[in-house]
Amino acid sequence: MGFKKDFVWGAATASYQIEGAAFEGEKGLNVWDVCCMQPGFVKDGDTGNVACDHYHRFKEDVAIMKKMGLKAYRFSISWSRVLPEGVGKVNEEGLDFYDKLVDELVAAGIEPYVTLFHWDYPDALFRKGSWLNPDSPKWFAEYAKVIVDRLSDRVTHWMTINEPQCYINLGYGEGTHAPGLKLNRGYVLQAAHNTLLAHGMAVQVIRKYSKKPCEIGVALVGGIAIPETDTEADYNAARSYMFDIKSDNMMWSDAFWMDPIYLGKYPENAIKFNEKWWPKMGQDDLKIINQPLDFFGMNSYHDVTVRAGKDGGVEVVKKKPGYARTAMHWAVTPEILHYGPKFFYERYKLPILVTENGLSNTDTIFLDGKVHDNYRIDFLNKYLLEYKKAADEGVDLKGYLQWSFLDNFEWAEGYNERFGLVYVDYPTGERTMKDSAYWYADVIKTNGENL
Ligand code: GCO
Repeated sequence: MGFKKDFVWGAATASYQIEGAAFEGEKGLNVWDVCCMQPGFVKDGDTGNVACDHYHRFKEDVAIMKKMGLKAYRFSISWSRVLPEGVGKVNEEGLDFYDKLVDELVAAGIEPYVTLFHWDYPDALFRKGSWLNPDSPKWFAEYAKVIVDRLSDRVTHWMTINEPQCYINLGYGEGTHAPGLKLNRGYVLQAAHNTLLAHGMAVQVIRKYSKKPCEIGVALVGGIAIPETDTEADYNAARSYMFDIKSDNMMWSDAFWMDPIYLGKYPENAIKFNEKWWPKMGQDDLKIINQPLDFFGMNSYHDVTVRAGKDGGVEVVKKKPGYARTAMHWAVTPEILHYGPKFFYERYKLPILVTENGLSNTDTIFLDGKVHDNYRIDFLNKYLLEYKKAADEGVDLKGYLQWSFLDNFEWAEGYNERFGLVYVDYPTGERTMKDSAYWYADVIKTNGENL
């Protein structure tokens, strides 16, 4: 059976990671701009100030995408570039940049997949309490309207927010990502709820004001458990690992973030284990959060294998000594693209779109001037073969957006990690298509038949 005819092949990036031009074009500051000024926040003192200079090189980048035959390009919009204060006055210069980028993509026959928010929160709103302010969902909805009014005559695929698990947990709880706070559980839960509400309100805005029929989703971390064997017991263990909340250690659990969005309720145990922290909620909040969506956006890279435990519990299977790892030391676990889609489709019943998947690799320019990244080719090949299995088993797969189109600023890891299909020489900005970019072009051309 394989991938369906209209399967969407693409690649993804995010504004702060590639754009640069951090202090240009009347852009307002965001929390990553500010945290990068703090010595020690990012490895080697790297910043996104210049990044891949995509702001100035977007035409060259779209030309490379065209050469690769990408059908879709997922990118995010810098909220503070468009609304320097987060709300209120629109910065036309900032909006124009996205206008031109969308035009360029459409002219190249590449479908724009727009993420409204990928972590670069406006600093002006952070100073007003950010996701802890009860008005924060309305601020996001106002921003969404500005974007939809301007781009929805050409953009018909939207994602509201990217990985709230990371920007809330790492940014507000653990302090390792911007804005770098270490708040207690009660505040983290409040910020989480407000960001989910912001998602719901943004979906309402897109549906109401879009100039064309459109598809909307959200890109969450898809935490996945691979069953060790094909027995029903191990399958149940995997489901349980993914969706049952058994303690207050639940801030990364799928069900806490996904159930309100897709099922309209918080898991009972999430509330039970956090009773003393549970945030105040409006009566209609869950109804707003639970907007109908068109696809299930899944960002997945690596995960665990589980088996049924003796006492009806779930056991995480220890990885074998010497197991395969990426440059970032993430385990290579291709089976997540088989089981993740299966379990998410079964529970939430939406077509699956892998919104991110890829790896960091120690790429370099070889003596022949090329980037021979065989490891990436093998990695993606293995993952995509597993993804194909999900299609063969009847899971509705919408597409695959590789992370990432370009090497870029990997948050707290700075430029130490290279995730791109295209190599970036940061001092000069020069781009080189890696071997994997040519290989991916063939995958796209054959709709995955060459895997
Ligand atoms: C993420 C991200 C990307 C990362 C990628 C690799 O959502 O974590 O969306 O910004 O760069 O996942 O770590």
